[in-house]
Amino acid sequence: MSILWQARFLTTVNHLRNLPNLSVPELAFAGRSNAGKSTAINMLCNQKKLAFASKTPGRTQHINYFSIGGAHVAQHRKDPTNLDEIRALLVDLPGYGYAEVSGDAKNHWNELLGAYVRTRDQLSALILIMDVRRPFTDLDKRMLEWFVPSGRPVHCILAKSDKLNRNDATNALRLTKSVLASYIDERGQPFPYTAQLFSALKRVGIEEADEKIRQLLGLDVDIDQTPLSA
Ligand SMILES: Nc1nc2c(ncn2[C@@H]2O[C@H](COP(=O)(O)OP(=O)(O)OP(=O)(O)O)[C@@H](O)[C@H]2O)c(=O)[nH]1
Ligand SMILES: [Mg+2]
Repeated sequence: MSILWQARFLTTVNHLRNLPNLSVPELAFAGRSNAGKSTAINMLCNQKKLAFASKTPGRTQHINYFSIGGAHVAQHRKDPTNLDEIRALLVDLPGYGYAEVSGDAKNHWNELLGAYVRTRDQLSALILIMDVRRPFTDLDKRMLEWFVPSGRPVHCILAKSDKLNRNDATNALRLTKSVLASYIDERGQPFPYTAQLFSALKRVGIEEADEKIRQLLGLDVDIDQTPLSA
C-alpha cells in the first residue's frame, strides 16, 4: 500500500492568488489535454474518481489539489481537513493545447499555467505527462522550458503505452530521454530529468511512478513505519 493511496481532494483553484497557503512540497501533473493526467493520478492514488478523467478533452478546467497525509487520523475526526498533518500535495493541472477552448479562456489558462510553474516556490518537481505516440510537442517543450530555470526535477510519464507495440514504445522512451538529456545547466551538467512508460489500461509502470513520486516528495518512508519519536 502506498502513502499516495491516502490522497484526498483538498481544493480547486482558478486564480494564482487562491493557491493553498501551505508550505509542504507539491508535485504537479502537467501535459496536453487528454494526455491522461487525471487518469494517472487516479491510478497512482488507487481511487477511481479522485481526479475527474474523461473522454472529452479539456475536462480538467481548474487547478485541483489533493492532499497526502493525515487521512488515516482524519477518518476518526469530525473535521476531515487537518491541515497540520498534510505532508505533501498533488496537483492536477488543466491540460493545454485543447483546440476548442475560446481565445480568452486559452490565454487565461496559458498565463495561469505559465505563472504557476515559473513562480510556485513549493513546486518541488514536475510530472510531465505525454501521450507515448506524441512525445514533446511544441507545447510540451514550452511547458518544460518554463520550468527549466528552477533547476528542479522533471519526470516524464509516457502515458497510453498500450497504444504502441513494445518496440515503438521503447523507441518513444529513448527519444524522450534524448530530448531531456539535451537540456544542460550553465556548468554543462544535465538536469535531474527522468522518463518512463506508463499505461493505466494495462497497469504498466505504476510502481515505478509511485516510487519516483514518493522520492520527489520526500515521502519514501512509509508513514506506518515512521517512528513516533525520532
Ligand atoms: N488506452 C489508454 N487510454 C487512456 C490511458 N490513460 C488515459 N486514457 C484515456 O484518455 C482519455 C483522457 O484521459 P484524462 O485522464 O481525462 O486526460 P487529462 O490529461 O486529464 O485531460 P484534461 O483534463 O483534458 O487535461 C480518457 O478517455 C482515458 O480513459 C491509458 O493508459 N491507456
Ligand atoms: Mg484531467
